[in-house]
Amino acid sequence: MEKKWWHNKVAYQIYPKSFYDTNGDGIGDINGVIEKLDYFKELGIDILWLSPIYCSPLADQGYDISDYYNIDPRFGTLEDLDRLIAEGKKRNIGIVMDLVVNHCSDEHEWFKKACADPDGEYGKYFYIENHKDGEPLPCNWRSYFGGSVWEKLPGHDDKVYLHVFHKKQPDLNWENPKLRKEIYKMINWWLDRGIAGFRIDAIINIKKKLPFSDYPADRDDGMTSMNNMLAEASGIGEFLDEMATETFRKYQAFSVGEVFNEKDEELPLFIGNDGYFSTMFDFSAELIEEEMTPDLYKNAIFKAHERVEGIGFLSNIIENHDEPRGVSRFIPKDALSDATKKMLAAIYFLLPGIPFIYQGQEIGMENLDIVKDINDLDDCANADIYENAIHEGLSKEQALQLLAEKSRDNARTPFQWSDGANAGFTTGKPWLMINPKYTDINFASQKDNPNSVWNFYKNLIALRKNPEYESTFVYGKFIPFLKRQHNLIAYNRVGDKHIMVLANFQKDAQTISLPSKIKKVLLTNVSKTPDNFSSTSTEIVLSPYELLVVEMV
Ligand code: TEU
Ligand code: CA
Repeated sequence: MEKKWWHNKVAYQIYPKSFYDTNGDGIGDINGVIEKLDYFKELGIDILWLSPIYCSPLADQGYDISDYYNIDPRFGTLEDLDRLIAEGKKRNIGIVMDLVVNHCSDEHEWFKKACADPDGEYGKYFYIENHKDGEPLPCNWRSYFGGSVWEKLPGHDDKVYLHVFHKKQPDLNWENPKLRKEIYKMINWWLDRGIAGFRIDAIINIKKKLPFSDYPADRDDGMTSMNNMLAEASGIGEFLDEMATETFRKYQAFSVGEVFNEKDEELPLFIGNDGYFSTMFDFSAELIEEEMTPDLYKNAIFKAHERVEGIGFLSNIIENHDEPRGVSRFIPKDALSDATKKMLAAIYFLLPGIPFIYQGQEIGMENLDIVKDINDLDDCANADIYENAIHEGLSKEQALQLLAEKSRDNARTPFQWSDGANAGFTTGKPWLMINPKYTDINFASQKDNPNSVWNFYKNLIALRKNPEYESTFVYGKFIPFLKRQHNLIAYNRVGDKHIMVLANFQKDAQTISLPSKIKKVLLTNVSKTPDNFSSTSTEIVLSPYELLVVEMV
């Protein structure tokens, strides 16, 4: 594999609205990120991905952009961003922006012009179809946030436009070369400003199977999920290759794709040498629908990494702004503790690929326990989750409980800096509720405690970057160990060194035989140095929920 500058980096996702507010309006801002740059430096972060901060009506929290060339005043100004880029550079921290180009906002001037003249130049930037009341819609696709993907074009009773997400997010027509050129120009404008690259939003949706047609309904409302269409749409590679050539490749920029459902044979094109993207997220564990178990989790992440071995790098996560908190999802409720949070951290972090930390993960932030009222939450996807639950026969209380487990707001509640007012996030009124657990889970209480989750993350990053082990963590082979052993998540990383990650994901001890003797314990989640193995034996006993990262003889 050809070496690239991002291969050994550690990345962090900021959800700016909830990170740190410096002017008391209850909304996190760019200045808040600048103020915390030394926080990232201390933790060991190299790349900061900021969820969208462009001008936006915030119907989908900035994933609905009304001006790609400016910053929303609620987050700051372009000058603030330039300062962030410059201050980041001083600390060797690269800034990655979110690239949202499957759709824009209905308040973007392109869409306004399209409404004014659907047959004109800007009408061709979108998917606009003729439709008369009472007639069937162009197709039965269901939007990701619920309801049809078709909405009446403002000012035109006989026309509809396509939105696969919110109706305030009209899809951009990538078949139109003029639109594609506009997008590449915008991307390069940002790269010229000095950002390190982009996280590329919902990109798999840019290629539609045309002409629009129905797919078998997978719901009783007659609609079909977007996946049914996407499985049939081929040819996205031409767009992605063109975009990479016109933009990222020219700059050696970092690009991480939000990609789902790619086919095996496409992997080298997506993330191989000079692929469309530098890397793409591994969502295999997030996509598990059954009740979570350690074995299911293990099988998903192992399979994902075996699949790309020798081809390219995945980006590893346990959560993001679209998912519940990873510790609440992947750790059984009765086992949730600092020890298991650390264990989960080490398991995903030392896999091949680029580790991403989502804000608050490094202090062990958890989901909300209860949602009393849907109005306490904010996300535009909540109504759909709630209504589907009621539709399937759940009670109101159960539907709210489901939101406490599934809502994207779990990840979006403000960062818990301290146990002070508003968790130290703002001096004003926070835009979204603070998770009541902030009195127990907050940065201030963890900073100076060597056994805290935060310090574990810091040590974990330091271990990955330790010059003695770095090449093994970055380029070493990934070899699962005792894959079929129940509740054991264990693997080898084999490069210059032989490292093993061993996690006993259960409440009973388990004994395992190692392929060789342990030379050195590099990291553990038990506060004492483990004495339950001897250097003369290859057999070790892992205590309940024990994690060991070891160098082998
Ligand atoms: O998400 C795209 C996506 O495919 C989903 O995970 C989506 O969030 C989910 O199905 C909706 O419940 C990206 C962004 O990460 C997300 O925040 C945006 O809402 C979405 O694109 C639209 O821009
Ligand atoms: Ca603010």
